[in-house]
Amino acid sequence: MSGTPPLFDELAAKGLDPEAIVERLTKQEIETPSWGYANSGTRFGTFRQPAAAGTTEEKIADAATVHKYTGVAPSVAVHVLWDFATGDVDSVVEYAQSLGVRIGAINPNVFQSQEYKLGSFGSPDASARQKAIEHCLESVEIGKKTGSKYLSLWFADGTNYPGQDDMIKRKGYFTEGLQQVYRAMPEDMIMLVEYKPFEPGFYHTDIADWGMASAFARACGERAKVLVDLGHHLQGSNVAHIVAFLLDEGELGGFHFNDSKYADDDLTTGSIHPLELFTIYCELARAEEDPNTDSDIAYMVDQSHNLKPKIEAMIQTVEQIQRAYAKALCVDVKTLRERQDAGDVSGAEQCYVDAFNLDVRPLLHAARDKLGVPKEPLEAYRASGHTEKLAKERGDREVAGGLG
Ligand code: AFD
Ligand code: MN
Ligand code: MN
Repeated sequence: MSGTPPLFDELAAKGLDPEAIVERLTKQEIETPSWGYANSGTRFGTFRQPAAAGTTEEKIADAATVHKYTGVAPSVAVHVLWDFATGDVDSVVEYAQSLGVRIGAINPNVFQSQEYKLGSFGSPDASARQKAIEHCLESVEIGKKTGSKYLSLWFADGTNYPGQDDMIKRKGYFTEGLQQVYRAMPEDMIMLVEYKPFEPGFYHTDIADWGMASAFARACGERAKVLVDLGHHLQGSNVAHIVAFLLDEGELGGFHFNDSKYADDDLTTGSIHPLELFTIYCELARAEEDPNTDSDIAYMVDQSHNLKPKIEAMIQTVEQIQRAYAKALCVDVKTLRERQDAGDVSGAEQCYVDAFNLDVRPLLHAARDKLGVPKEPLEAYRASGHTEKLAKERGDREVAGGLG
């Protein structure tokens, strides 16, 4: 086809449909987290940024800026204790709508209050367990008001020493607590059960891996599913395999996208393991193409940008996720399946290598043209001077942060 990018002709020659790929890229939705716009740091200190958001409104405004530049980030995940401190939910919803975004997943916080020192749902102290359950029930009510489809549960619960507590008793407490919260959810709400192998529990974590999260979800019901946080796996885990397995079980509820080198580093998605992100998206793209697989999944970012300017880092993250999806859509699946079935190891692998090595910017640019956003969002944002403008307006303040 004359006038079209050579990549489009290359894809068409393989029997792929570049226009259909562009269409799918315009439909992608990536939820950004309110806490990713606030000051954060490590356990050794918080590094304040003058342009960082300090209020719920500022976080939402910054998320709306990411959506303005990318066109695929229309919702904001919220943390109940940090984002609804005043208890006024309606004004937050209205403000988000006024900026063209909506409130996304509701994240209760059962890891910061003093009562949770020995756990929340899993605590040996019944009053701590009750406080955590009540907070989650309140979070469900907030979710009803915000119209949130997801109740996203992460628990810091665990122990630091062998023998510290009865792990089976804690498992029972978790099952009871999760079932109680599940029963309170409206029919259109989905519970996402997140797992994490360690931190802050350094001997055991009550929901340590995808199998435990899946068992707890199944103990609740079909509207409870597993949340895969990319940074929540032990070194060397094959996350694409976990994703494929959960997809096939109909248990993959959503993602917390980030990247990590050593632990739960919350680095920019795709910055350390871009091939892993691509292989995960290969599973997701194939699931979308399979009518028998539930691919109604929450694609959410969970990152804390301690060194990078917050909005810039989030735009960069969204672009990384878009790039991985675009490359996964460029896999010649017909040839891949033929080679897999024939046991053609290098040939099948080469189908991935060819797609992963593509420069997919022509596809991304075409999608962004359709969305009415800059072809290169990060470049456009950095040239806008918006971070510098926010730094002048907001200045270096002692304000509430997010994680860290
Ligand atoms: C921390 C936890 C977990 C959780 C997030 C938001 O490790 O990933 O989802 O905070 O609450 O990163
Ligand atoms: Mn997470
Ligand atoms: Mn985490």
